[in-house]
Amino acid sequence: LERQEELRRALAQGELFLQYQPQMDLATGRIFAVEALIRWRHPERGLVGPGDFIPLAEETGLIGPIGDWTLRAACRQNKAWQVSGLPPIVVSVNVSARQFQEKDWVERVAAALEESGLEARYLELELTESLIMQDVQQAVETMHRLEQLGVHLAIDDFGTGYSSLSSLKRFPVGRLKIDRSFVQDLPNDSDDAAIARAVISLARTLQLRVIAEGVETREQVDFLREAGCHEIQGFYLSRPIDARALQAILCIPN
Ligand code: G
Ligand code: G
Ligand code: MN
Ligand code: NA
Repeated sequence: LERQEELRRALAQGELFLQYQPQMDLATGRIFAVEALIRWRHPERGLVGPGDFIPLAEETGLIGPIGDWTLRAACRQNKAWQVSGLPPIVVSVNVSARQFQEKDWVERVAAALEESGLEARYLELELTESLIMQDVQQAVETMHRLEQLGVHLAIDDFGTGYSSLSSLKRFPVGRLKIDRSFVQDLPNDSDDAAIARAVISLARTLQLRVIAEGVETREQVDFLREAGCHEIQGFYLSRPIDARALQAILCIPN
């Protein structure tokens, strides 16, 4: 209960903030998108990551207001980058199941866009397979409404869940994110190499973009490029960083 109160206070007092991690198109070398990642600047415990408070937020329902805050902050920041003259990029926001299942979720997304002035095509929402599989029918319906708004949808942590290939075909998503667990031991682990190649070829067959997460080394980049992966994200490019630091990266022509 005490931790719940602490988290409520964190939101109210501005202790939550976003970092951004760039995503690069392997064909052009361009940074075309960033993933927004929430952090908590805790007065005593220092920097706290989402793994240590998002589950509590989900249990207590605080994910509603926290998720709204994240969505608005990400849209507002992306709009600010555009207004400052940087080349337009997409900001990608993680969505938790409880957030996605709220009845007025699509309206909340629309409100965040309207309030920030960000065009829908510069927002992407990352849904996990497990979120979708909780109620496929409902999820597909919500995804279609989001698609009509004009936002992009991606499936995060792809490969760790169990969405069937037939259901994947029904999802109006534009991108698959290969989970970092399949990337970390590339190129040497032959199972992971086979899985990564399979996901990439599946994505390409379905005419989806595919991005590898958790890319840390040049060898991984070479493998992924050769396997036909479109995009990469990971420490190889940059850790998640503050908006100011990210702005500096976007300024560098490439
Ligand atoms: O930021 P970090 O690399 O520690 O992310 C850990 C996990 O937290 C990831 O699974 C990521 O999807 C999740 N996460 C990060 N930011 C958010 C957020 O704003 N909302 C939700 N629901 N999950 C997030
Ligand atoms: O679950 P999701 O993919 O949304 O969360 C991304 C998480 O992965 C964040 O916690 C982020 O800090 C972390 N991350 C991002 N890039 C790398 C990387 O190259 N290596 C490792 N080990 N973790 C990464
Ligand atoms: Mn993610
Ligand atoms: Na992931």
